[in-house]
Amino acid sequence: MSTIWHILGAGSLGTLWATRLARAGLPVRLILRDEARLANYQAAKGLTLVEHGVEQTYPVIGETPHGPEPIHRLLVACKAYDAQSAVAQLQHRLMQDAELILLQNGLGSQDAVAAQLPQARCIFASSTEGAFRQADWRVVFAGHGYTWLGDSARPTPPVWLDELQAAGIPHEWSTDILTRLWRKLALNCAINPLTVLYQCRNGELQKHQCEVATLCAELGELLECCGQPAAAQDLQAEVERVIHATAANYSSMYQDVANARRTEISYLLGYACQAATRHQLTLPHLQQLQQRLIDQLVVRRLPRD
Ligand code: NAD
Ligand code: KPL
Repeated sequence: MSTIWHILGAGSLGTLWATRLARAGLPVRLILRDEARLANYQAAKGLTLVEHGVEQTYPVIGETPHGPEPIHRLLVACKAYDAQSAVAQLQHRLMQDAELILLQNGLGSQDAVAAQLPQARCIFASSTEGAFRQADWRVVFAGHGYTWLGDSARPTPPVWLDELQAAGIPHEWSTDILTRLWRKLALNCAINPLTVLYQCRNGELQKHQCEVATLCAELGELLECCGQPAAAQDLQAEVERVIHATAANYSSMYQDVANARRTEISYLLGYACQAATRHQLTLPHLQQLQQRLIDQLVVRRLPRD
């Protein structure tokens, strides 16, 4: 009998993973916040995934954090700001040798979870897949991509990568996951806040090339200083490539702000600025960008962190 995949967070990525694993016949349990959410989920009779316009509902079993079974494998699919408290609720069920897969964007939340569970194996992930929630329990698979997984403390890949293969989840085991996460963080810092400030699609940043270049130079300096020279390589060229390739899209931070949702600023630009302070590095444009973004969030009555 294979190990159960416990999925914490029935949002966009949690649903995308849960439905594909279930479709492959693997045992999956969805952990919902409380009895009320569980009742609501059970009334919906499962999770619906819409892919290429075709929808399919999967009757994945749901439970609350107080479920009876011990947890050996946990996919943490909450936002970065919820990850630590959501995992804490499950601490009593996590086995000593539990494995956690942390899907959060940015940096900071992964280390916080790992510090909370020193015995567990925490595998960090960086994903370019895209999904959004159309309604409760209904998710649209919007962008095919890849998920890199890695564990900087233990380079041996886990045995369950075969199950991801069987489930059709494109992935690769990465021996430099921190470099990938830093690189993605830098891309997100150079693009996402500006799309909020200029209220624009990614492509419109082509009109702000100088500002983007200045930010990339500072981000490159930061990456070098944080021991991530590989993540700094040709950063500006890649940022420009991403702006061009995703020209018609609104960044994830733009979408959060437009939908009056809390952003993950503390794990992106906030994390970068904190790292700069720790290294006594003065990055005026990045720091100014953080202040401008916070001012904008305050104006919109959104959390500043
Ligand atoms: P989401 O908001 O759609 O889903 C998060 C879910 O976690 C929500 O359903 C929320 O109710 C649930 N949750 C929070 N606290 C909980 C708790 N204590 N117990 C149970 N459930 C709880 O978020 P998402 O878009 O799936 O993003 C998750 C992470 O993945 C983020 O860090 C995001 O940046 C990253 N990411 C998302 C995408 C994407 O396309 N959606 C792509 C790449 C990376
Ligand atoms: O990851 C992104 C996001 O919107 O969060 C891209 C499209 C790369 C822009 O930073």
